[in-house]
Amino acid sequence: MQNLEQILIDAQRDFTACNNLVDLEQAKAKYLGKSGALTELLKGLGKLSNEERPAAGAAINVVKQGVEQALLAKRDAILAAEQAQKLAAETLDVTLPARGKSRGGLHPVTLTLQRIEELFHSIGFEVAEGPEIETDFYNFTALNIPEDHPARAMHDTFYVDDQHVLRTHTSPVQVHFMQDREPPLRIIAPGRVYRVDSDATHSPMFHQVEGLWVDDQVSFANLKGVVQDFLQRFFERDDLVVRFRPSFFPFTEPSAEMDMSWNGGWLEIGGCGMVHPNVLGHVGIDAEKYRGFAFGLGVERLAMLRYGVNDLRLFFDNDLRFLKQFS
Ligand code: 2NL
Repeated sequence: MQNLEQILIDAQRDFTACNNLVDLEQAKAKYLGKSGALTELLKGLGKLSNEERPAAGAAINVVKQGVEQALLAKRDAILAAEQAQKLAAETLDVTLPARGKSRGGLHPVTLTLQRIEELFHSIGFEVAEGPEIETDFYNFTALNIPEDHPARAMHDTFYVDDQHVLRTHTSPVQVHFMQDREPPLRIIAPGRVYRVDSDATHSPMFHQVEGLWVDDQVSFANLKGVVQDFLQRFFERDDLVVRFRPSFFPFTEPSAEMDMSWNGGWLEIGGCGMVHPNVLGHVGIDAEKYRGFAFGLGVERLAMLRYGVNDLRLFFDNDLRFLKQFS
């Protein structure tokens, strides 16, 4: 009996000293293997008398169970420790940024629109926006474009249905604004516009920015000052000047094309004029009391000149080799 208790104590101590399954198997063999201490004792039972054998066998089995229990407990502990170690080694921080991801950037037309908005905002213009699908009234009638005007013909305008068009300019935004608010009004209306036109220098969708100032004393001289100041700041050229050539738009009278000085010559940059009294009438502004000037500029044109882009279509191809140069 003395011997049995010592075997259990030795086994527990040996198992405790193990810290991997290989060592544990070796320690197990010492007690439960073919010639292990307990196996030898069980073999020896045959030499005992019939009277002694049951008690001795029972005592050995109790210790054997104790050894097996200690073995299992240690095996579980080793497996749990190995699992914990494996999990710790495989820890993954899912909040880390992915490798090889480059930063995106804004489209050059967006950058140009932001710059335009910033510059006009700095001289007191609000930025107005509106829907890209408009009724015939807002896109044409309110702007003094008669029923039979060529601008209404199918070859210029995308028709959604009898009553609705894709806006061909951002003027309808300004029509809404004049209906909704009282003068003095000072706004720009930047955004997408659509025309049935597609070649090297025309895209069926492009961007325009229109400006409008309605007040009781506003003049063509103010128009020239606003546009020239804007272009000087946009292109960072203090010596840039604007000239006007007489022209015609149904919604302005008088009307003019605007050119700006560029590399010793002139470049056409947009159109403008004093808001036609019929337009003011359509939106309920008293044309005897108020007047206004308006102008329209092409955003892609401004972007091409500012960034030295020589082909309009580059803005719409979405070729990353082009776009990455702006990020
Ligand atoms: C161009 C010409 C222009 C306007 C746009 C306008 C708007 C209202 C009333 C009167 Cl609500 N006029 N806009 C006026 C003259 C010219 O644009 O060449 N754009 C790129």
